[in-house]
Amino acid sequence: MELVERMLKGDRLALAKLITLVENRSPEISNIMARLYPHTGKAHVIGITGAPGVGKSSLVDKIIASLRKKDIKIGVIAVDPSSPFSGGALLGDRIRMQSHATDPGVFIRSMACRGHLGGLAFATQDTALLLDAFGYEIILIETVGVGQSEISIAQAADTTVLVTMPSTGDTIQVMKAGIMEIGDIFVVNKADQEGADKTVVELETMLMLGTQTRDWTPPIVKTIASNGEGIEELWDRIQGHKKFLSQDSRLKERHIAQIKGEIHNIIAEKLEKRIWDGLLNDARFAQLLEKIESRELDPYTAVEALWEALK
Ligand SMILES: Nc1nc2c(ncn2[C@@H]2O[C@H](COP(=O)(O)OP(=O)(O)O)[C@@H](O)[C@H]2O)c(=O)[nH]1
Ligand SMILES: [Mg+2]
Repeated sequence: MELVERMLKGDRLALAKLITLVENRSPEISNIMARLYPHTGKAHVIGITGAPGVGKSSLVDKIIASLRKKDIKIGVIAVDPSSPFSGGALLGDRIRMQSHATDPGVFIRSMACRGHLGGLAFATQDTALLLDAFGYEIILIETVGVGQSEISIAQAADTTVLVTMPSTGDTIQVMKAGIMEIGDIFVVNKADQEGADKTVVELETMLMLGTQTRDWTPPIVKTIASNGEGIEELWDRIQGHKKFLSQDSRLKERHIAQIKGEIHNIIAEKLEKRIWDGLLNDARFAQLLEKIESRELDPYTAVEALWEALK
């Protein structure tokens, strides 16, 4: 693929085009990945996740500024499934991050929900691979951490930063959603607001209850994204986690788990497509639908029968 060659030589336009192809689940993906994959596996992928409005984009903006001072090249994927409905979040992110738009050491891509959320997980993971192959050393993935699909996106990261803010009751909500376990580092942003220390204590308590079996104790960092306070400490903590992963075979184990998830997704996609396309092109399927509609048959029994026929 000529696009891949151009991208590997540093052509940002080719990179952007390739991202669009993976976002649209182009049939070219397997060719692209075959050519690309040997050049991946070098970047440190960091997930920044948390409820809307806690300050994720503001944090990402400050992290970019800090890393650019250290001459570290950084790719950013902003995933916002809510954008097609609200329209506002994506625009806000673009404006906030546009100060980096002319810097070749930074690449920012916003992704909204295209079709189903599973597609978003694919697009995010494959885009991270593209950015990795292009030579970005750090890849930040900003996701809204509320649902199961966002959790699966977060799991594509080597280090996951869970962001919360003081006195919203949101801390409790985060725990309920079952995403506490995926946090490697916790951030209490908006530490300029009242109740930050109380939120830190709440988090500490929850972590003590939940992570006895872990060999990594997630640190909690207070930040003020609006003025950059705490960003250096956050970066140190991220580096600390990276170092922790590099011990024993932890990073390898994480990567194997990620690859396993990827294979699962690809198989699920292929199987679904094959079976579904087959059904849609089968006149008997139309008859089956009629039977279900007239209540001669129910959907579950119908699928059981179809399943038997497939074996
Ligand atoms: N007071 C205060 N406001 C902040 C801080 N960080 C972000 N904000 C504001 O909080 C709002 C949401 O921030 P944003 O980064 O878009 O949050 P996101 O939805 O999590 O990406 C914006 O109006 C920010 O200016 C902070 O540390 N302190
Ligand atoms: Mg945001």
